[in-house]
Formats: sequence, C-alpha cells, structure tokens
Amino acid sequence: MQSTLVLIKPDGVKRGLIGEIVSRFEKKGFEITAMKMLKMTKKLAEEHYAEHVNKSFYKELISYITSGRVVAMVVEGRDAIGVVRKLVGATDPVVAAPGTIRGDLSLDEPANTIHASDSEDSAEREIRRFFPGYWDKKYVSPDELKRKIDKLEKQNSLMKKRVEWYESQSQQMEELIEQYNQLVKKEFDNIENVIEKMGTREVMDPITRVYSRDHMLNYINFFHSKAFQEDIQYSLIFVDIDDFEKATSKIDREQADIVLRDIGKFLKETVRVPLDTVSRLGANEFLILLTEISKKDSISVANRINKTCAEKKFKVDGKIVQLTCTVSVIHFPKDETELSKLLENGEKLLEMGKKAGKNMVMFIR
Ligand code: FUP
Repeated sequence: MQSTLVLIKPDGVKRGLIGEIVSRFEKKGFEITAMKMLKMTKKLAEEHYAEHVNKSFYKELISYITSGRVVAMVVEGRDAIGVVRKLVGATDPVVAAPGTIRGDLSLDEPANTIHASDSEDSAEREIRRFFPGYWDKKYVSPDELKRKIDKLEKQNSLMKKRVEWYESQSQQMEELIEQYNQLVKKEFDNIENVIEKMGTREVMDPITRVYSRDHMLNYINFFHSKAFQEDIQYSLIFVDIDDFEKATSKIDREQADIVLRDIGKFLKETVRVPLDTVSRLGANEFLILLTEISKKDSISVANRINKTCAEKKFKVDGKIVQLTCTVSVIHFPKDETELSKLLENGEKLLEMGKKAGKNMVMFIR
C-alpha cells in the first residue's frame, strides 16, 4: 500500500474537472483518503517547485500555480505512486498518451491540469506539506512499516551494542573502583601505622622502652596538681649513669643502646610499676616518679637503685659492662611544694653529687 499526493491545478479546477479526475482514480481502485481545496501562497508554491528554481519556466510556473484554487488530495492504493503517475501521463500534454489524464484533458504547459508525486520521498514530503499531521496519524504503508521496523531494529541493535558497551565499561569501572578502594585502604593502614608509631615514639622512649621526657613532664605536671589538691606525697628520683661513654667505650653504639634498655628494665624492676613511673630524661639520665611514698621510703628506694646498679653486671653479646650511678631524691611536700622548684632542686642535688665524686645518693637532710 502506498500514498501519493495529487494536485488538481488551477486550470483543472476552473474547467470543472475535479469530479472527472477523482473519478478516474476511484475507478482504478484507489481511495481518496484526504482532500482539500486551497489557493497556494507564493511561499507554498516556491517550496513545492523548489527543484525548478533555476529553470526558464519557473516564474511562469509559480504565477500559474498561485493563480487560482487547487484541490490537494492523498490517493492511496497498491503502488499508488507509480500507477497514479501512469494515469496522469507525461509532463507535456502534447506528448502524454491518450487515455492518460493529461493526454485526455490538457494541452498546455504549465497548465497541464494535474500534479502527482514522483517518488516515495517526494510523496511523503508533499503529503506532509499539504496535510500536516496526516502522515504520522493516518498513514503507515506496509513498505513504510517495514522501513520503520528495519530502522527500529537497527536502532535497537545499536542500543543493545551501546548497552553492552556501557555494561562492560561499568564492570571495568567497578573493578577500577575496587582497586582504588583497596589502594586507599592500604594507604590508610600505612598512615595509621605511621601515626601509631609516632604516638608511641612520643610517649615511649624507643631505646630504653621507658616513658619519654615529654610524656613524663606532662604527667608530673598533672600528677603534681592532683597531689597538691588531694594531699598526696610523692618523690622524684633523678638517676644519672656515671661516665656512661667511658664505661661503654669498648662496645659499639647499638650494644650501648642495649645496655641503656637494660638500665630502663632494671629501674622498672626496682620500683613499684605501675604505681611508679620511670622515664628517660636525657642521654644517660632517668627520672622516676614515686607516688604515695614517704621521704624516708623514697631515700631507701634511691639507695637500692644506687647499690644494685653498682653490683649489677650489664651483659651485651658476652661482654660485661660495669656501671655506677648518681641518684638524687626530692620529696613533695617535705622538700618543696612548687613543681618547678622540685625539678630544679632535684637537678641541683644531682649536679652536686656528680661534683662530689659520683656513685652516691643525694637528698635534703
Ligand atoms: P511533473 O512531475 O510531471 O509535474 O513535471 P515536472 O516536475 O518536471 O514539472 C513541473 C511542472 O512544471 C509541470 F507540471 C509543468 C511545468 N513545466 C513547464 O511549464 N515547462 C517545462 O518545460 C517543464 C515543466
């Protein structure tokens, strides 16, 4: 089934041939599915005959086709485009075969009575031009339907390919995101490790494995206020290893570090961990906080540290290191009540002990 556009031109309308022409198509078996009468505007005429714009007869053609009313119709039936063209006959009525519309009913150009679309494309274009909306609403020929189905199938297979492509892309994306997440997680773990290590380093001295100087001073600061408010007595014990460099001159640096670690261990064993806190104050100097202790008892602890240190043999890789230490004791609140003074006096006593010959315990009598 096809549809084609037919125009009964101004001369056909004027000469009263509408019925004759419509009748010829109907007799042949075609159906007239749309029809209207109109006077073509110049614009419509120029659109319709655009292909002839440069022809010698163009001007005459436009003025003729706009000179009076035309009848536009859609003629529908089997092979309508080709068959209607045959019924219409050759363009020039002189040449048109007898029996054709032009052959029978006209003699001149451009007044050759009738127009009919000459191809599927022009039929669609011309029907759309004269009957806007008709094509989409009413007409879907089997050929057209087939073309539309083919087009849809092509679009469909194209879409399928696109969907497949997107799916493969999204799978790849998911894999990439997964890889990325793992990388981020690894990075986070690393950072956490680093933070953990930094934290440990801050709080603990890595060599001696006792508390670091910073941590100890913070802690004493906190503890001192508490002791002040709650009437708790405590002591600070400063321990300086005598001539550590000299004593460890026969072993290497790493071995000396092991000795320092053993000193830390020995100090922790000598006090009441976790009641008491041991820290490394400087290279060979340690500071111990003894909590809830009398001055007398803390002097005993200091003596024990001094004595045990001198007796103890620190062993590293089969070598024995013999050490002594100078120790000072300062008690809160018996010796001092101000924290800065406690620290200052503890250090001063230690200095005095070192100057007085080392390996001794210093305290305020
Ligand atoms: P057709 O498709 O048969 O209408 O013919 P064309 O599209 O070639 O021509 C369109 C109209 O232009 C014709 F109907 C009559 C007019 N014409 C002339 O006036 N002189 C010519 O030499 C050719 C066409």
